[in-house]
Amino acid sequence: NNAERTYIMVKPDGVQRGLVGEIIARFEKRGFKLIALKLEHATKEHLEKHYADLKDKPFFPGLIKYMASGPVVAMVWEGLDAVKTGRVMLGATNPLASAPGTIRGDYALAVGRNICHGSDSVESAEKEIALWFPEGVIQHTMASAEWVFE
Ligand code: YYY
Ligand code: MG
Repeated sequence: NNAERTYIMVKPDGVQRGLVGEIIARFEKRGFKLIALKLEHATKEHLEKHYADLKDKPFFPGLIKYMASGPVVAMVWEGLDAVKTGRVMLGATNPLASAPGTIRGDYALAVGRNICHGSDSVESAEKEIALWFPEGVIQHTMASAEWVFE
């Protein structure tokens, strides 16, 4: 599905470490289309909604504190198999297990400072996009589209 969408977010450590451009560049160069982007210092309440599925995990309070510690870059990228390919580009949740060449495998060491988020299914992508972009996304056509998709 060429129009599949995924929610990708540079976490506060990725922003503070100056990795926003690196992460955007990888999705852009791969051929995905950017359809929403903003810098946001999220509230704990908002982040608790984003990570609602993890609320019973022992690391949840630390995760929310970390995610609320500074602004994040919220993005929606669209393209062929965007959710699964986005996860492959991010690497494993624990950067120690992430292959070099992935974002976490190139720029991170610790699971609690893994610099980026990516939706894990089309269903979670839809929920996350609605949560972070209630105003909606920008529908537009890239001049390159026919050079990226058959
Ligand atoms: O989707 P992904 O980010 O790869 O992992 P999740 O299992 O959804 O966990 C979300 C987030 O929680 C993870 O990116 C880091 C943090 N976390 C943690 O701090 N310690 C763990 N043992 C597992 C996850
Ligand atoms: Mg997840």
